[in-house]
Amino acid sequence: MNSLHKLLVGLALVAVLGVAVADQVMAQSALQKVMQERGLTEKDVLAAAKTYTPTGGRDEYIVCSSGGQSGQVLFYGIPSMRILKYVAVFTPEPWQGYGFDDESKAVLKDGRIRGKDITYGDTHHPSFSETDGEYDGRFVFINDKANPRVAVIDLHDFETKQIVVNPFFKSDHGGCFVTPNTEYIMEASQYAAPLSEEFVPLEEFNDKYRGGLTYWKFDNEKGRIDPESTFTFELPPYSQDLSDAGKGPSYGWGFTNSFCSERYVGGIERGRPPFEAGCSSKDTDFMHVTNWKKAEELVKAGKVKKVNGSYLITMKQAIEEKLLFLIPEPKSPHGVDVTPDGKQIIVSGKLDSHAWVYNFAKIMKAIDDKNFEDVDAYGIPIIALDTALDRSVNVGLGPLHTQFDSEPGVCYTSIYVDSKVTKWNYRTGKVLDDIPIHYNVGHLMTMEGDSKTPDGKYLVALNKLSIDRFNPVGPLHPQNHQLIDISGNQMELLYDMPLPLGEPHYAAAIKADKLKPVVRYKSGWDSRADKRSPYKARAGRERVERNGNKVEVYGTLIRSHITPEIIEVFEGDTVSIHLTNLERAQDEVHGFAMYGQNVQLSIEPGKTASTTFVAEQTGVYPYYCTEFCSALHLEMQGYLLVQPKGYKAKGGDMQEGVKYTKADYETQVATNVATQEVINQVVGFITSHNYTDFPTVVALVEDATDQLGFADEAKAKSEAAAAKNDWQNAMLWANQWWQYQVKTADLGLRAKTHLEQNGAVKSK
Ligand code: CUK
Ligand code: CUA
Repeated sequence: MNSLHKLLVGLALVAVLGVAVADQVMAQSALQKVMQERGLTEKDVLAAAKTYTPTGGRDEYIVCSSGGQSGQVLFYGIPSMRILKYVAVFTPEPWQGYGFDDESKAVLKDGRIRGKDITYGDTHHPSFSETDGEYDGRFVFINDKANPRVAVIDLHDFETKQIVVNPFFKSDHGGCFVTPNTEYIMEASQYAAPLSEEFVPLEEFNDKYRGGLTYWKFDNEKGRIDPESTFTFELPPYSQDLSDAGKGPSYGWGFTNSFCSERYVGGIERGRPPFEAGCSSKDTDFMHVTNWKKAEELVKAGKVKKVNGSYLITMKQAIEEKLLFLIPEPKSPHGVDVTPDGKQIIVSGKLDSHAWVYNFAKIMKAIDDKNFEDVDAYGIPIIALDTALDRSVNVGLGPLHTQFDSEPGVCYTSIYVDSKVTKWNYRTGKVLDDIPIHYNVGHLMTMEGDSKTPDGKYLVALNKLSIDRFNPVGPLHPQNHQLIDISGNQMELLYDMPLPLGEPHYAAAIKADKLKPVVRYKSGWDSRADKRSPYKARAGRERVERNGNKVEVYGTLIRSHITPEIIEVFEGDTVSIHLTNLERAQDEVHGFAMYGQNVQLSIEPGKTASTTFVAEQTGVYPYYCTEFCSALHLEMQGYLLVQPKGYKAKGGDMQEGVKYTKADYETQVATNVATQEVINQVVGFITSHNYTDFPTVVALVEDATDQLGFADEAKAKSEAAAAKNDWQNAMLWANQWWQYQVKTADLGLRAKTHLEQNGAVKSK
């Protein structure tokens, strides 16, 4: 072993294991043994040290990635690459109750297309909300390419709150991209189609088919898209592709590239060459430059007409008002990215080997000077390429998307055909480095890379194929996200992460400390509508209301029971079960699943969720909690009895398996008294320490106090029954009293351990 090797291993040791110098020799040999056994190089160990996150450790960045045709988005941490959550957006997701509870069904219902439920999406480009060009951690937006829709996810609870359907398009792609203060969310169409729902023959493609670019107005106060103030640019039937919003000097403008400006319609059935031949025959396509700021003024001044209930700026109006311009761009471009300073715009041609750097000031000068080389077939002015261009740089074959470094001028472009990432400088045109990717990178992403001050540090390559990177799991492979360290001069590959979901097209990474999600809802909260639920129930106020054949159940959930435990209805009744989770403790979620009714709710602390169904068939339908919430979780159960119409109870007692005596009761009480002793000791320990300095302990104590309150209620009931010599109920309530004590003791011991392990000191 040479000395460099030894040094590296030594460094890796300290980094990986954090061992004291005295233990180093032993640990070193242990590490070497592991390295040898697993065939790891010191480079591997360094990569591990840069990504490994010990238990309880947190990540510096949180990524929101599209989930492609899963219709979801997902969140994972960097540098650990640990997946934290899939968030249901366009697709029902039972573990979140999404598409199962009435509240989220209402969100999905707004995403219907022409009256039809669409139960999936093809998500492409997530975009974090911004304030002054910086990610602000409030919202994330995602588009659905297949059914042109945009969704709003609120990062205060990571739930989808709103889905809007584009009023004109039949597909989209150039979304979501936000303007610097989230004034608007850009969504451009992809495949040209009539802007109405009418049938129009393909022979009328040039005249009646159209593309478009929608600027969805975001109401930052309400946290919702405002379709009423949203406007759309009618665009030629080119295939608009991606978009990006201007910032700094280019604030107020948007940029959208396109392919197939040939306006070619394939049709091998009609003896025509296919789309792919006709759509890539010209040497250039067009970048669309739109002035949204001025368009907004026209809308506000009442100068834009509504079509189908939504503002539509026709090409004619856009030309007259000087809102829309075209600039040639390289053949079959994919990706348009505005530089962090907003001065330049980078476009790559996927059938070319160059990235093209446009200069915004030059574009403005050409517009001011009316320096146009031509107009297109629809009369839109075209700015000559060499008038607007700063340079084109040979970055490799099949460049796609570009992301930015913290170092001014430095950027990274994904190179699809060559399967690599090229690092280059868009100000000087110099290529700086490249790294092979395994295989076929699509988008790439740097930390806060779309903001006006990217952080650099890491880059993720979102690869299209994973081929031999992981253990095989059949012909359908996972996706592969590769983490690359870009903090040095040369890019270093750190980690391959298999993503078991649809194809993620794009992702965005935000500094983790900008996210401040809640741990519980305000009590009785309808999380989708973000307001107090009219169906909220409080402890002791649970009830069942019947109105004709409609039955409304107002129930609650708390460790370890569902109230009500028996629900009786008649066949043909419409049953609505509204459940409020009474827990205040972090992570004490209860689920609610029922036999044969397609019911599965997820009810987080404070939330009220509802399910409505018609009890069509008589029978016995057990229900239970689906989250292992406590030692008596399995007992968190109940029955829906769907009785024949006109059924009358026959009377008679419920048959209990065991009869209890006075002696049973007294034994249980003795146990409870002993348990209370333990609780008192734990309480004594906690209160004699500075526990209020530990938020985790404060939360545990709060929860324990709640549980102890329930114990007192059960104790009173048990004593009341005992006073009447009703030993059956006295014993059962004494047992319930004990159940609450056990939960209290469990919480108290967790609090005590936390204090002991975190250096609490005696306060007296
Ligand atoms: S797209 Cu898939 S690699 Cu939809 Cu942004 Cu480029
Ligand atoms: Cu609640 Cu299990």
